[in-house]
Amino acid sequence: MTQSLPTVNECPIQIEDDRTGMSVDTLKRAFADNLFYLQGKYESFATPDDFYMALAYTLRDRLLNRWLKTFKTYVENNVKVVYYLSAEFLMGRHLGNSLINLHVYEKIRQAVEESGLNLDELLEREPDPGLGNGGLGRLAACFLDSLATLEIPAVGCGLRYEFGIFHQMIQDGWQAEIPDKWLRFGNPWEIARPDQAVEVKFGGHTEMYHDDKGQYRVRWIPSTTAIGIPYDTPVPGYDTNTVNPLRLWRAEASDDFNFDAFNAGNYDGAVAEKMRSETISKVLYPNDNTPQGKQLRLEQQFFFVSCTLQDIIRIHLMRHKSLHNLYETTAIQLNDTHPAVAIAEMMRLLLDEHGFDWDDAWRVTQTTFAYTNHTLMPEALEKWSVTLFGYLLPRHLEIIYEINRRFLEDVKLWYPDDQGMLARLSLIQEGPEQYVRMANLACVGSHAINGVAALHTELLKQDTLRDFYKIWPEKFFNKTNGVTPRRWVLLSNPKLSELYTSKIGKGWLKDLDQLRKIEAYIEDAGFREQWHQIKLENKQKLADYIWKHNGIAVDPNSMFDVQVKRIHEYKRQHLCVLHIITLYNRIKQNPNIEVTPRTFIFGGKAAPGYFMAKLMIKLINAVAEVVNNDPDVRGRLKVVFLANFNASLGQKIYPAADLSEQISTAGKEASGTGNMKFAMNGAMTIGTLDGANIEIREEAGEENFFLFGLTADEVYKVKAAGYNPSEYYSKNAELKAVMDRLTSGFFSHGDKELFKPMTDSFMHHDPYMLFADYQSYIDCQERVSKVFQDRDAWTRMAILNAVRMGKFSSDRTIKEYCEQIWNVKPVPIQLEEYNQDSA
Ligand code: T68
Repeated sequence: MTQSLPTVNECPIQIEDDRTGMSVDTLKRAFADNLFYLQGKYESFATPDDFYMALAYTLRDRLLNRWLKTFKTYVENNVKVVYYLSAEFLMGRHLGNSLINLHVYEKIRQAVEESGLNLDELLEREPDPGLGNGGLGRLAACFLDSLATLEIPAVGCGLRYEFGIFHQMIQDGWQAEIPDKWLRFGNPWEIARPDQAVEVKFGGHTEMYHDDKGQYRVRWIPSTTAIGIPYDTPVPGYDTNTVNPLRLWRAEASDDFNFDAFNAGNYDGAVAEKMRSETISKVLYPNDNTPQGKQLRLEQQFFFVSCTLQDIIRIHLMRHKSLHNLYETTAIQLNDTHPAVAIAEMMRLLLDEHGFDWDDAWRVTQTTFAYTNHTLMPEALEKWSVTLFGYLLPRHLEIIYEINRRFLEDVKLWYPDDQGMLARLSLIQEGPEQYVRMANLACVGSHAINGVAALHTELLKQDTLRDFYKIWPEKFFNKTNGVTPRRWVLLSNPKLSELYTSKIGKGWLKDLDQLRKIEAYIEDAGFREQWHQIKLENKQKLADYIWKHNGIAVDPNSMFDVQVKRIHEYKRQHLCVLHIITLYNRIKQNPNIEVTPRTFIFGGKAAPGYFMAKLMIKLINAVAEVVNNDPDVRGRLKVVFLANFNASLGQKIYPAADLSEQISTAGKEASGTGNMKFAMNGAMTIGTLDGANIEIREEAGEENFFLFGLTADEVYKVKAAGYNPSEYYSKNAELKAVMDRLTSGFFSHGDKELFKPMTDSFMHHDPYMLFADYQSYIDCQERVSKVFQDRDAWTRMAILNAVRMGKFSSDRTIKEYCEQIWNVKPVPIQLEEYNQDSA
């Protein structure tokens, strides 16, 4: 009897087998099997990393039938798919998240324990894939989680960097950077798809020719090509069968690379060329909120964009005869301008490779693309020198010029006498050197433009993008950011989650607004006590971590006052340091003064080329050394800098925080998302009216938020009137004492020069205006200290904060994008009866 081979359509798995079964026994067997057959190890020789890998494969197997079924459902039903294009995805560790989303945490714990191992230790073995810098990359990851959870067909598209964000070490108080070899032991979560490789062209020149209809066409003759290989990672939704892909592209040299050189005996020349291609996906640029005008960075951007668009077109043409209706099957979101060259690449593909005329190509492009802006700071807007752009992408530069020509024709009609308007809207910045303005390209080529918090969107309309808002007000949307409560509450804070679920059931995990039901327990003293104990336990765990990694003993009963985020002057970690020195000075003046004990915890990476940010890290550690060791302080103040802040360290920190520092100069932080994670875990916020802080305060209630500082409007006005920091210095005795201590060399073993670049900035020109907000910040911190002394009052406020953060679930954000920007609907995935969990 002949048996036909099973196909994807008829999934062969019909019984609870070792790759799908969810019983503890099956999980144990699968774990052992993977250790033997995939890691090639006997248990007695296996390392913790081997055990981790075997466990990861056990989970990946269980995602696969959902994943394949999801893909099949999308193709067969010809659904509209969201492609989220981002140069960064900070996914965080996969294993814990998969355990949560597949509802197998407890069973796996049992299976692992019965195998004589400890699950928490294995979870710690997973390298945290750091394929992003900070908020923007992590937002992309939260969005993918919400998309899958909401059963929206979606693909994350980006670069598979061989080296992610550097590993940060602290040496003598300074940051040192170590390469992040996250792929060293292999990556069990990804599947390479070399069969779907595509070619990407670079350089060369263009030429005109007549097509068979006698029309003028352009041909691009590139000077080099690279190959893009897709690697897919499953992104499971919570409590659904949906598993969407994250598709990251790796660059390889093309097969026919330089055979001439090779054959002519120039072997090393040929290999050098190969290395050049493979460099494209080698390393993530470690800059946050600053563009890097390097050729390789533009190559990276174009590389993943071109791979992605070729892929999108291939998939569309599987089901459709032409690309004219692309917007019906495809929504493309640009996560900042990093992928904005996609507008030009889409035009090129349609015009040069699919024979479109200009107007049709432009209509298809504009209806398909949408653009998210993440920054207001003009210096952070990306621009590329026209020379570099034309050298690398000659055809795209021609297309951009043509888009610009047509666009400016329209602008001239609308604003005939406004030369300034024309100059500001132009895709090309004129001057001694010309630049391509990527934000302008993104605005012109998209049907929707959005900011990431209400204030941010308002300021975009009034300032950064005001001319675009003038001509196309209907294109502008606000989409206040959110974060996923699965990773940031359930996974990070299991005890708090259990408490919630015991009171209101688990509905809150997919509808975070339901947490407001917890408010009914606010008068229940027993509940508040349970809450407090959970916070204390979380703090104890972090204290253990601090002891282990920094050798500093901290008291879990002290206030954990935390600032973790990228180190940047606009985020003002140094303002927090001025507060620490203020408290220290008070103690030095009167050692018996009453102070609320605080543990100041900092974490965050500085861009390696950002001198002032690196100096801020040194300053924090220098102040820590003095404060932590001064007997007069009597342990009432402790300062800790935790090295290598990343998503997995965040999971330990947010649940342990009492106070969340969100103290950017108003108008500078587009949204912030750490602020949401802290609040959801029951930390109080001290913050300026900046980014999403404003909305957090609205939700929590103003009585439950510690507000200080100038508003964005006031910042603008003070600047316009001429900000004079030395006035604040001479009029404020406490500030003066703080500055005098800093400049005296007291924290730098007598070296008066060390912190001079920073103190000079404070005193003379500081664009971030620390002195203007200093007194208001110090006063506000006094209020914080007072309330913290009343444990019960603090707990009430913290509870209200946590349970009123429903708005900041990324599920809410994604629903808004789906309805207002992407026009996509959920597509539930049905598993065959026999593939349902047998659990
Ligand atoms: C952040 N931006 C915003 N940029 O600063 C933050 N930039 O307010 C916001 O909450 C977050 O985006 C999400 O919207 C970034 O994180 C970058 O990381 C970045 C990376 C490369 C180049 C420029």
